[in-house]
Amino acid sequence: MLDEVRITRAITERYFRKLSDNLEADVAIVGGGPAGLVAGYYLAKAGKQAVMFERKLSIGGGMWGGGMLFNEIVVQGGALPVLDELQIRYSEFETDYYTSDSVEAISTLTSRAAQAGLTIFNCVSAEDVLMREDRVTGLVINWSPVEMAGLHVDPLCMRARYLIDATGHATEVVHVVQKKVPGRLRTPTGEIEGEKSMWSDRAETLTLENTKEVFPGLYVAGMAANATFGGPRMGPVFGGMLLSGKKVAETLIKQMDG
Ligand code: 48F
Repeated sequence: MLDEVRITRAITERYFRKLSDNLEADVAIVGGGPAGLVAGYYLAKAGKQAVMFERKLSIGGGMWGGGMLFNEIVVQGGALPVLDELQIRYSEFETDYYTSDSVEAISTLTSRAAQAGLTIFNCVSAEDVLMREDRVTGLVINWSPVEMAGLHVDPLCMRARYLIDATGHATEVVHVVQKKVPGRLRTPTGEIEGEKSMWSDRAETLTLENTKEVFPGLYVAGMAANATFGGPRMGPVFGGMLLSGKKVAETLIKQMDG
């Protein structure tokens, strides 16, 4: 016999255990788009405690809609090993141009990341960072509906050895750090350089180059990397996003393992 209060107890007890178990982590990832999910997959697979906070109810960021709602994505040949690893199907369009169904791509990526051990909290937004002297040490988080309703409700916090800003074009975590400690980012000007207009080929290369530490303890990946370091946008070609997520994970695994 199903009892409504038992159902409620099951959900609340399991949720709060999950939250409590993840209040201290190796890596906190802000943003559940392709770059953040790939980073989370590789970190979790390597046995690191990785936790992701995504503002929206659904994970996946800008991948669901392909290009202009045509739900196909393009991936260049160099990123196929990531699709193979994640068991996302693709087919060749022309030499070096491959396509995947965007719904299969993002749902499979989400599933593989979660099953590898990435813990995902959806509908939670990062609104600030914890900072000790000159290093970020965690996140200040709140329910997205609180943020959306403009309610004056104090947030809660979690601690992490490293943060990844994978918030896409908005580059929200880096914006917070820039506001709190102006001029201290590891960019040419010390500030966010700002995303440039579309140039797919250059953007894909620069996304990888720009995937790095921008402030002690804070790394940027995906579109946030180009927005921070002044690279162009690339449109619905996703190889750079996948490779950027992989690169940031590998960089952090190396840092943690010495
Ligand atoms: O935008 P998004 O998909 O970032 P990405 O992984 O990939 C970019 C591509 O989708 C596309 C592109 C490449 O071809 O140009 O735009 O770099 O995913 C970013 C996610 O971060 C969430 C947001 O809801 C989205 O799902 N997000 C943004 N700010 C916050 C956040 C925040 N403060 N807290 C939690 N989540």
